[in-house]
Amino acid sequence: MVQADKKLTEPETSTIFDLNNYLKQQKALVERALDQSIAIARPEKIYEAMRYSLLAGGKRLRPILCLATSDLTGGTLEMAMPTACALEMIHTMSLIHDDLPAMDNDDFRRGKPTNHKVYGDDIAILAGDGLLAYAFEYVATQTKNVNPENIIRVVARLGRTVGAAGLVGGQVLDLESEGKSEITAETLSFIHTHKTGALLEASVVSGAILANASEEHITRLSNYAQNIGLAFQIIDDILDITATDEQLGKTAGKDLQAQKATYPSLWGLEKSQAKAQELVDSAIAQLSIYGAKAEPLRAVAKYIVTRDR
Ligand code: GRG
Repeated sequence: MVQADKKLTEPETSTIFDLNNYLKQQKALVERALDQSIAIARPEKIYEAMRYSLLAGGKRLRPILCLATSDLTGGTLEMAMPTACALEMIHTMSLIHDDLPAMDNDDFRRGKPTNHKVYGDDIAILAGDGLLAYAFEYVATQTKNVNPENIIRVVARLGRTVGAAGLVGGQVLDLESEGKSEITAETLSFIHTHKTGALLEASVVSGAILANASEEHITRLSNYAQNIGLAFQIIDDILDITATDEQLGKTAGKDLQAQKATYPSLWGLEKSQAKAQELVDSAIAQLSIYGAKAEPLRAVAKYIVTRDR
């Protein structure tokens, strides 16, 4: 192990970590950076539409994960914040497109009318496209104090994550699977590792790449991310059944209505919850070598399985 890796390895200590306060603080930091990331220019309408969804709230989990991993592996806020913002731009554009009538056809997102309900389908498509393109521009032009080779690695990783090998591929299989009762656990897992897991994994991995972490750490952190990614989706499926529209900020019960295969439909609610807990335990086990420094990543994993929205 190289010297830099030794510094990351600390004995595990039990510290009291205030998860709520941590998430609140990090979310506020990310919100400020997002607000400053896009200024209104001409034509105003498209910038307003992009900002409408980008600044509509949400848990900001992807940027928080990127910042936490960068910090864990020796990076700074300056190194990771542009990528953290880009991850949220990509996530937001995927929500805008997912909500369109041609896809999931949702009227509410993050407690507000969806982008196309406010600006029309044409502008909503373009707002998504604008955010996606800007995410890449933002990483390439705003990242400071990072070796250019690592910036290119992050850009390449993001490209793979959003394309047919990631979100787009997962979404296509999801659309094809609607209304089919014979969906297997393997197909469901493909959909979710691509649609949801890939961006969560890229959030964690990009933080580590920016901090120039070793492959050994990147692999360990990827494993953490894959486990929380699947747990996140299982809880998402459970909340679609058990939570209210107000809690979710969108219409609950859409999976049943669209006859979508979900983890609760395959395993039942209780087994799904137990499986999510198992995955979070496995994710946390990956962090044992980091000691107290990994408390934020442990806390996010616990939050994923206990969240109610
Ligand atoms: C990426 C080019 C490109 C196209 C998009 C529409 C599409 C292709 C993919 C769908 C991706 C999608 C909407 C996945 C669902 C992921 C998910 C569980 C979203 C909810 O995430 P939260 O709970 O939401 O973190 P907040 O609002 O808190 O950020």
